[in-house]
Amino acid sequence: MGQTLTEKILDDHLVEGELTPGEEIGIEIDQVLTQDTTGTMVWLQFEAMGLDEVQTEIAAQYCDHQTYQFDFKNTDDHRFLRSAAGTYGAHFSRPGNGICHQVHKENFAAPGKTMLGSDSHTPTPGGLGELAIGSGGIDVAVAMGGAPYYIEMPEVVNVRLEGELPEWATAKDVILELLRRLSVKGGVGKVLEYTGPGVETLTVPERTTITNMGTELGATTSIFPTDEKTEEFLGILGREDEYVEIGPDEDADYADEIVVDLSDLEPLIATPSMPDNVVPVREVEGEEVEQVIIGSCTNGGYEDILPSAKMLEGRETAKHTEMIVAPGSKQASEMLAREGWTAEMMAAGVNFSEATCGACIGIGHVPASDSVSLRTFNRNFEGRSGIEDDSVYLCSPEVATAAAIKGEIVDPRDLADELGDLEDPGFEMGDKYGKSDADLISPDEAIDDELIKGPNIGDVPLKDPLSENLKGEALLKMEDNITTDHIIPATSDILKFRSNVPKLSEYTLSRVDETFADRALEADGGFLVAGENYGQGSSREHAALCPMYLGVEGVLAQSFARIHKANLFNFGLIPLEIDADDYEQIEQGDDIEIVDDVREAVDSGQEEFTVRVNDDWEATARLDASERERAILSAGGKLAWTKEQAEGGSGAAPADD
Ligand code: MIC
Ligand code: SF4
Repeated sequence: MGQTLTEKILDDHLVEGELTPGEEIGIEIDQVLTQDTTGTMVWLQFEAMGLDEVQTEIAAQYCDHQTYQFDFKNTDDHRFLRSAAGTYGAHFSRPGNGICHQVHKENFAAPGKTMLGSDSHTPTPGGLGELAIGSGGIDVAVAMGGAPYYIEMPEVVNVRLEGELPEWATAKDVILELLRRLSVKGGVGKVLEYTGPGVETLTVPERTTITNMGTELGATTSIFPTDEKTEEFLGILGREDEYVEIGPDEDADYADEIVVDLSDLEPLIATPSMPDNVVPVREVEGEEVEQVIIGSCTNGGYEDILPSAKMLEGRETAKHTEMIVAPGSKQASEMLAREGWTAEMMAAGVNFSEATCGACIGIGHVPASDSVSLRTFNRNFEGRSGIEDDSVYLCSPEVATAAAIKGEIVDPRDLADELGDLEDPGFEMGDKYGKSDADLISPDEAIDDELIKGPNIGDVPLKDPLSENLKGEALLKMEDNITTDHIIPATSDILKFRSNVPKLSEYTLSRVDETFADRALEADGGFLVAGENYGQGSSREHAALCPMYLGVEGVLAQSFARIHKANLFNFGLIPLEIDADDYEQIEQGDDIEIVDDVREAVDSGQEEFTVRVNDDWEATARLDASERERAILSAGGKLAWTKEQAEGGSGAAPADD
């Protein structure tokens, strides 16, 4: 039986286990990526584990989320990250150099490699045939120390692309179409592997838009085979020697197949406030638009902004619509400026931002109240833009630019008919990327050799080992698809506390219930109750760390998102799955008790637990965990477990048994 591309790369990196879906495997990690809002914890954990040098081929630390540095705490975080990269041997990308996924794609992403990153959109380089997975920060710290990364072997699904995109349809519409069909939980436990004749019609930047936003499907990762298009792209980047031809065997066996005929696609848009609320643009035409933003790690490359620039040439944006371009990298910005496109766009009414995540998480360009904002981003979770009750739509740069010209949502095909001289700008590749060396400091050029910690940088809190007895109140009952943005919002007033857990914890679940943090602290223990897909979205481990700090013992949910579930284990919180009927019956404020000797049950591999509610009725809850996850949970989290392992004499490779 032939192998899928995913299996081939995993096989090449396999350290433990077998490639059977659902079984735990350990893989060697070649590259790691961290960014500013998750990176501080990564390095504090690296330090706490007593590790002294990065062991992966490449480790890169980016400063991209909060680059405006509104507060000295942000700047201190950046200085700490520079010092950590220097001390331990990682590349350091300075604030303003661009979004981690875009800069990594330009500088390091390479076919056949594995990567782990403390950001949920780490799968972006799948567009170049790299197998890249997002995880919590502590998993990255451990992998950076040279230990394997352990994960449940996902199912590999074949997404077969046929045909060719028609005019005005784009790569963004491919992924929006998949979100429309599969929903935000349709990819959980799966790798989406793209195949078929449609692949060669897409350039690498188009492919990376698709792999980037595969995260919104909940997929473990997404990957494309390599071909001349990959070779051409690496050539433009000046890294042609890193090209390797890789792809699945002809008789590869996939768990499932999804066919997308590119020629059937049309401009699509995700309506507020979930990336899977997708409809054809024509269905929402006429809605007045006050703000348009082009950028983010999904559509912030030079090639993504160029079509918008061409559409705006000789035109102006509508007077009541503000248009902002936030390039994904300084490199993209520089190329557009050198070619004169920046001036062209400015003359049309565009406001240029530095290369940053910014508005994507409500840092800058917060929409006006009761207004519509169209963005080329990947997430439109309610409130993420920085204002509650926002109305954020997600679309391609072409649809966004058409709206900026017309001042309302319009299908670019209809705008072209109306204007008579507007042509589909197509998708053009740059000739040559320069080298953004000035802002990328390699380990050899490091300027620090010890950690510099400002007053806001605290320690990583540790939890006690799992107790025998778990009981407490159902502190909060939540619905389906609760995101990590609900659990720990990322807006600028809160983001500055990412390195200060006691302070950050005050904001835990404030988007759902402002009284939560105080109530949890007072209750000193208790549970969260949620519906399906709990913890979807970002990789931020703070969404487990802060509830842990407030004394939460576990989460009872119908199902969990992959990265968040791993983070719950990593911080010693028990993730238990419950049935829909039991979920319906449990009320906020109920007394919950796990009847079994929990520690003993977790250690012995018990899968079903009896949950007693109000001393009145019982529900059955399931613990789906590998032996390793059970040991981590029992120790009180990964940091405690790693220290235990090291003291037990397993040495420097902390996760390796
Ligand atoms: C996001 O897009 O939500 C973020 C901000 O990039 C997060 C990381 C974080 O919370 O710091 C992610 O996607 O993992
Ligand atoms: Fe940054 Fe937004 Fe991408 Fe997250 S999704 S890495 S916040 S641009």
